[in-house]
Amino acid sequence: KGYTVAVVGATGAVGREMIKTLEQRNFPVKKLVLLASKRSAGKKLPFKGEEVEVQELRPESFEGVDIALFSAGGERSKEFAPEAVKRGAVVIDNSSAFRMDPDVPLVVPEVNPEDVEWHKGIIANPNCSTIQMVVVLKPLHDFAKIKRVVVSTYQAVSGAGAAAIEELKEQTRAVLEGKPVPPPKKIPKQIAFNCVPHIDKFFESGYTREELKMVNETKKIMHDDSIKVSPTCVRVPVFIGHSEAVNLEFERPISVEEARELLSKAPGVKVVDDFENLIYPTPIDVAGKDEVLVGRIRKDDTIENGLNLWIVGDNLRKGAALNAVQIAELLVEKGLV
Ligand code: A2P
Ligand code: 11C
Repeated sequence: KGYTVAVVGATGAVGREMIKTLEQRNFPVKKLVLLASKRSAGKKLPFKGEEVEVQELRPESFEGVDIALFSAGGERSKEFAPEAVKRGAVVIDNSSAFRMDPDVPLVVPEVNPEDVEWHKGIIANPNCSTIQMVVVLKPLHDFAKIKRVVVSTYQAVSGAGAAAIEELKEQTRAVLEGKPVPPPKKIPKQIAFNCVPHIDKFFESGYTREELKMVNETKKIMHDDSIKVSPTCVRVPVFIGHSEAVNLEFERPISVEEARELLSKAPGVKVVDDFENLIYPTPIDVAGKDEVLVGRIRKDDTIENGLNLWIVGDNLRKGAALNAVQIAELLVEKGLV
């Protein structure tokens, strides 16, 4: 009993976390199919005490697959997700390939679980910085209606994949050893001992694609085109855990106490907020955790109904693998697979 589950991009930073999450949450896996590039074919990865061999991704890989979790980049998703659907699989896609497609639901289970019901084969998993922000925004929005969000992110290198993690290690080692720093590859400028306000490509407007993802995905997930989002996305020398400084402007009044109360009841969120005892979340606290942590909740007196907060989430887990597995769990729960 159970499902045949494929992980596409199994050897990547998110793919490995997907395998771990399926195991930890005891998802009903009958058979696990691990797919990656030709380079990784034959490699073995652990799952529930066994070694599963990685296979080269091909259209035929999806024969007999019930659920396919994709995290191998947008190009692979565009090419292979339709192949998987053709063979009867439901695809949960972590890339940006289909997120804004009106025929594809974009789902965060704590926010818009009902959207899985109208899927036509593909369900998109939002960008990591969007996911951790909307789980916190949703209960506040329902209470006092958010008009505008100003957000600055502090994003970990693992968001850019396994090679970017190595890049931070190598550059840091070189700096500490007084050697020449290897040239940037995955991150556009030196990331060791630096901050880089450039994630994904630039558009003519001067905004980056990562920033526009936060603008557009937030509206789609929250079902509200009126929410204005003004983002600045920055890469910082952290391995795991994206942080976000968020300024919120509401239509109606909301106090710090009300916000804290709402967030302490919100699914997937944990309030870590006690400045008098120097308690607030940091990326190191969140790495490996499922919950999105929120702290530094305070009034913004420069606007009429304003709050400031600090949101920290594990970008590989809630930001990617966990959210995807939660979508799979929803499909099972609702009998949609
Ligand atoms: P591989 O390890 O064989 O290159 P990350 O986001 O950490 O960089 O991981 C990307 C994932 O996508 C890896 O599992 C990688 O496999 C996979 N991938 C990259 N290019 C291809 C491709 N052309 N076909 C299949 N999988 C790919
Ligand atoms: C980053 N947020 O931290 C990106 C990674 O659209 O799924 C995820 C990119 C995406 O670099």
